[in-house]
Amino acid sequence: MTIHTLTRGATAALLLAALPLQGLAQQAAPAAQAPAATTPAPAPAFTLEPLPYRYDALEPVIDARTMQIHHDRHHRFYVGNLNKAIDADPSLRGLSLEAMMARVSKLPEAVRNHGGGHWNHDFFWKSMVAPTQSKPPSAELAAAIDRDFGSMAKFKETFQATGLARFGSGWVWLIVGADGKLRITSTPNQDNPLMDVAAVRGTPLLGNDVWEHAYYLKYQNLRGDYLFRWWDVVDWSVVSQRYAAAAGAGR
Ligand code: MN3
Repeated sequence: MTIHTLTRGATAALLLAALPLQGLAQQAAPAAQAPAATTPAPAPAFTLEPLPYRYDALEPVIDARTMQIHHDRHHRFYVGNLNKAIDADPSLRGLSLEAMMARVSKLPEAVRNHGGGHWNHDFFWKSMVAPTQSKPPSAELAAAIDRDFGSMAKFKETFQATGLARFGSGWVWLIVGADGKLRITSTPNQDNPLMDVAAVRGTPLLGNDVWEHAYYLKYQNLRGDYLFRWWDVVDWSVVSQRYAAAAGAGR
C-alpha cells in the first residue's frame, strides 16, 4: 500500500462524510435547492465515534499520525461503505452490527467487509489506553489465562505468533467460547469471531489489527515488533469487564 492510495481513499471518505452536511444545508435553504419531490436521505445507520483519547495518547507504542489516519480515514471509510450497503438494502436498517455478524454469510459482501471493519475498529480503539494507565487483568481473567495458556507470558507469546502468522491483512483475537474456555484465533481481512463464516467462533475479549495500515509508518515491515510493543497499551480493565460479562451471560 502506498501513501498515494491512502490519500485517494481518504478523499473518498471525506466526500462521504460531507454528504449528511449537504442534506442539512438543503433543509435549511429549500428555496434554493431541488424540487420538493426529492426525498431527503435518511440519517446514516451508523456513525463514526471520535477516538476515546487523543491521537497521541498511545505514544510511543502507536504514533499519533498512524492513529489519525487509521481512525479518520480507514475507519471512516468502513462506516461510510457500511451505510451505503444499508441504503442499498433497507431490510438491513435497524439491525445491530452483532445481528449482522451472526448471519453475515447471507448478507451482501459489503456488510462482511465494512460492517466487520466498523465493529473491529470500534472494539480495537476501546481495547487500548495510554501506556501509563494500563492496568493488570482482573484476578478472574488472570486465572483463566493461566488455566488455558499456562501463564500470561505464554499467552502473549502465542497471541504474537498468531498475529505474525496471519498472511496479508487480518486480526488476532483472544476469545471466550460458549464452553467458557479462552482461545486465540486469527481472522482474515475484516472478519471477526462473531461472524458465522469464522473458522473459530466466540466472544471477542481482545483483538489486535495486523493490517499494515495499523503499524507501517512506525514499524514498517516489523509486525512482530508492533505485536510485542502493543501490550503496553492494552486496557486490561476493559478486557476483564468483557470477560466478566461473557462469563455472566454464559451462566
Ligand atoms: Mn485497521
